[in-house]
Amino acid sequence: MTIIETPSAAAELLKKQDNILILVHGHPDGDTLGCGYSLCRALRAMGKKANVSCSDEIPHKFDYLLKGVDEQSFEPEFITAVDVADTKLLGKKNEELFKDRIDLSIDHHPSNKFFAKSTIVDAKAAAASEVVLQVIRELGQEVTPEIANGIYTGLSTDTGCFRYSNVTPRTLRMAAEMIEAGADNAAINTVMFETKTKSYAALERECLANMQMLFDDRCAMITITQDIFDKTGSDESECDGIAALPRQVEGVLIGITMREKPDGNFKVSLRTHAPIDASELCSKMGGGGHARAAGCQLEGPLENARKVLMKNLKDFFDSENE
Ligand SMILES: [Mn+2]
Repeated sequence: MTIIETPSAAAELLKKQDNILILVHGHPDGDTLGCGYSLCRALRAMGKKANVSCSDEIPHKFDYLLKGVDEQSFEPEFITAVDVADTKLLGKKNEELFKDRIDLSIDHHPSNKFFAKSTIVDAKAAAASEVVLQVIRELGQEVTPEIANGIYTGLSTDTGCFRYSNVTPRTLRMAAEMIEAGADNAAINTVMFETKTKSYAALERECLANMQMLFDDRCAMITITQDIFDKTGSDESECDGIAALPRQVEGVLIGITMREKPDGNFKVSLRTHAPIDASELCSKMGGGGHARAAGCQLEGPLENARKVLMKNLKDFFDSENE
């Protein structure tokens, strides 16, 4: 296991390779897909063969990122993962196929498990796209409008459209540079932050209706069961926006979203306000993530998952009062 300090060193590693497979995380978001497809386009522009692979279906709203990147036929010789903190997050298919074979991890999660032979992690980057953009530049590749769209998508989606505390001057500079390079920022923001599917609107309604206030209103919690998915016609891929809702309530320090997976276990997403460290809280329950946004998995059924979560939150608030 080697730690790579600079984007140029990561680029040097990629320059020597061909037949490159890029893995994105399961239940893919704008950052992992923006990274994956932008890096793939840059590598192909160098005459290399490259593909992007995802264990799960890619939601239709990301169609523009994939346009023109048809799958090439080759045996992967070098495997890189982008925006993936842990092989568990690759999703079932790619975890089984590749978990012990990953050569390079390009990431921004402080919780990165160093599962790859070489790893570059910039925990100050708001999005892995910030790191991938630097790698693409070090590869000597032009940032085409398509690449700019991918990087811009990663920057905007991981920052809630540049509203979260992870935004730095560099994030905004890079976003400006992507617009200069031809990113269609207004159209991307509309698709990512305004347009709702009918099933998402129904899901949001159910979630707000069942939101509970806990721990003297310092926590707000939304619970999404499989019944709610069935009833609204939505699924896990539509949950990203939901996780932001509980923290929006005035006075709430920890926003919690619990969603039931098809196997009956629960995925928990925490969104916190400063100074509460969501990643530290989640790490106590076997998960991880970022300071203000983190997650973990808890074993079902709901009563069991809730019990574990409540105990950890109680311990946390008790320790705050000491
Ligand atoms: Mn990310």
